[in-house]
Amino acid sequence: MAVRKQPRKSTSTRGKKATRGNAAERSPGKRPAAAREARGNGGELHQHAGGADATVTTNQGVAIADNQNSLRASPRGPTLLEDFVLREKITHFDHERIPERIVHARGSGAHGYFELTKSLSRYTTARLFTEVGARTPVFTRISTVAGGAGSVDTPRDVRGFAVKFYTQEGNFDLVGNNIPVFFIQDAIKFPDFVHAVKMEPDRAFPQAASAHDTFWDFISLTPESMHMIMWAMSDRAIPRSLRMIEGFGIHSFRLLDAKGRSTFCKFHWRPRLGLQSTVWDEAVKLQGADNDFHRRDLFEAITAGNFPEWDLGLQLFTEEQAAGFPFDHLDPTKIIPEETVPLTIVGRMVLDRWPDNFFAETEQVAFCPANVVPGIDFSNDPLLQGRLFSYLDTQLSRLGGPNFHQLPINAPKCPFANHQRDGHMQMRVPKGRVNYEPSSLERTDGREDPAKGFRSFAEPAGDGAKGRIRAESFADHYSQARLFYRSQTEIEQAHIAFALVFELSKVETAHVRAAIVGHLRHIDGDLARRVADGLGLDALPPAPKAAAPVIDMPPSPALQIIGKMKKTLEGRAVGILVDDGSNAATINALRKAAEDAGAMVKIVAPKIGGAMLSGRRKLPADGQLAGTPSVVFDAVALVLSRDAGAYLAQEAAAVDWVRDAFGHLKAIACDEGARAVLAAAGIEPDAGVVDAGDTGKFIKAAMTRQWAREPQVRTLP
Ligand code: HDD
Repeated sequence: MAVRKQPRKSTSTRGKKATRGNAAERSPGKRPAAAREARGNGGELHQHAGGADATVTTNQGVAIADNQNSLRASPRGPTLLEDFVLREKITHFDHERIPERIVHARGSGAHGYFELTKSLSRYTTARLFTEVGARTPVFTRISTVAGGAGSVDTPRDVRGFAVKFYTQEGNFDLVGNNIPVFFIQDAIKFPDFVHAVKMEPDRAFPQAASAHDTFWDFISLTPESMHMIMWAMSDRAIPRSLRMIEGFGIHSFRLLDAKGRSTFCKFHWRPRLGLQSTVWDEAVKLQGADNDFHRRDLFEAITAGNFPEWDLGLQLFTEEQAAGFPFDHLDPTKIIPEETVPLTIVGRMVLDRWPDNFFAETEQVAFCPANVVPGIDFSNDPLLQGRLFSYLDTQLSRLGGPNFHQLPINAPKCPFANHQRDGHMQMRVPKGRVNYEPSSLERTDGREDPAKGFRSFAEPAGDGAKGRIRAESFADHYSQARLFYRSQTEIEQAHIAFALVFELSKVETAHVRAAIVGHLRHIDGDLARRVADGLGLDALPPAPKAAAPVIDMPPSPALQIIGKMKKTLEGRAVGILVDDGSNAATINALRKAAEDAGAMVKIVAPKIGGAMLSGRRKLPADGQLAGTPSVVFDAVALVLSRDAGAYLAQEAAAVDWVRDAFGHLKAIACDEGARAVLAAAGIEPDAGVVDAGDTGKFIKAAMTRQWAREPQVRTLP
């Protein structure tokens, strides 16, 4: 018996002509000219991107007539296997993801350039460092380390700082971090370290956090990490913006002159906007307010034409100088204090273009510390030596084969040629019968060139016995940790103690907590006591035996953030909370003053449609109050009528807005009407709370955090 099918409103086409989706109806059905592949002169495949007028095609270039409906045996019947359009589309989609990076999975990148302002021709032949005024294109990716690609932007974590210079002599990748030292001295420990910091394997949490047992267990048994721990627990690990972090090449590298003579160097990036961090509570709340806070900030700045800039500084030093340092510069857990070897600023990097496509560029970019150009060479830092292997190796599986250097984001922008052939996803079509060198038959794809080719520094090697050896000069694990801690301002020292207490309080294993405090005793007795007290330990745990005597080095103020913080509103964001009846003149004056000082101003209102200001002028809002908490701003203003103030004093989002701004040590401008909201938040106005009419005072206060307020709003160990 035939079953009568129920007519369904949206899906049944019974008795009607089958309908097609809108997009298909709009398509004019032109020939897929713009999407065709054409062969260029060199036998290369040129892929024509579809333009606005292009017809959508399959990957074979066949025009698609209907991109809304799959091919069916009858209007309500099964889908046919024959439907190559459907199969190709779904198959491609099924394979859209590639493995994420094992570390640094979450990152944001941008294009830009490096401009040389001072020649280093005395030290190197590398043209990117000798031709003053020349601009070298760059792609820079800044990342967190531990979290997955979809994790938040503001955890406590190191930030990766990788720059690919597309020089005329090949790609030079400076693959660094925002902290100038590392957790371990030898690459053989890297897999253990990464396993320990990432989510625990049996439970798959915590995501993007070092505050858990396995990380601190590993650290407690790895005293060489203590210097890096000081940095990672400092506010450097909770930056305000990717535009406000430093970058470091970390290892010593060599610069080589035309005669092959070597000078050691360390690379430093210095943000023109100055260093700035969040406070911890703010970083935590940012994770809820905006997962993509740093990515959005970088995107908004670049698309608004506020291009972030960094100066590149080098510490240049000789082998003889290095021999006089009270530490080994080949040990990546050591810095060379700037007071010992000052920075020579040689150029600037400007990031001025957001990528067109995240996957094609930011995801597929492949950095590798082994990518150097003639005139730059490696040192024997054992961490660097291991890194020279790891990156190409991981990229072979991450990007699926040996030809990823042909991807546009990875390809050099200078000519490149060799006899490497074939492999997965080979995009070139080399000609001729010769795919080797030397050859007397025909000349294809280049010859070696001793005059301009890459040469390694002729370093004498092998005068000792082979072995799995850690040099004795690497044994001092605490002196520079002490140097870092003792170089900080009091506020920064308190933040380090606070961070240690926070992190260790998440560690369930008591002996691990105690072991860390034991290490801290070598760094600074007061720090150890503060942390022990914050953890509620009854007594100070014993300090482990130090492998080398701990020495006192002169403090280095260059290691501070707060001490060298630039008082500025440039590149910062100011939020103004308004509602119906707010005073238009006050808002205009505040906005103008903040913008003149270089800030980006956003209007926040209870409704996204905006507010009807005094004078019956409607001001559209950039953010709705509940969705735009004050954590996303550097300073805030509240301009409210008395009625609106009284109303918003009952509104949790408004009260939290101002309470958080106060707690996060921000300058607050408010008018009479807004005082009710401050009162509801229990705020006792201090020097950082100013009258909204006094724009000069507000801008001055907004250029820095109100550090003096901190003891009032939180207990620091
Ligand atoms: Fe690494 C990625 C920085 C030690 C192995 N690393 C990676 C990235 C940065 C760094 C910024 C992300 C690059 C990007 O944006 O694609 N890594 C560092 C620094 C280190 C360091 C500054 C110490 C000074 N790394 C290190 C060691 C090893 C690795 C010792 C292994 C022996 N790193 C890798 C990797 C990654 C990577 C597994 C993951 C994804 C990738 O390379 O392309 O190969």
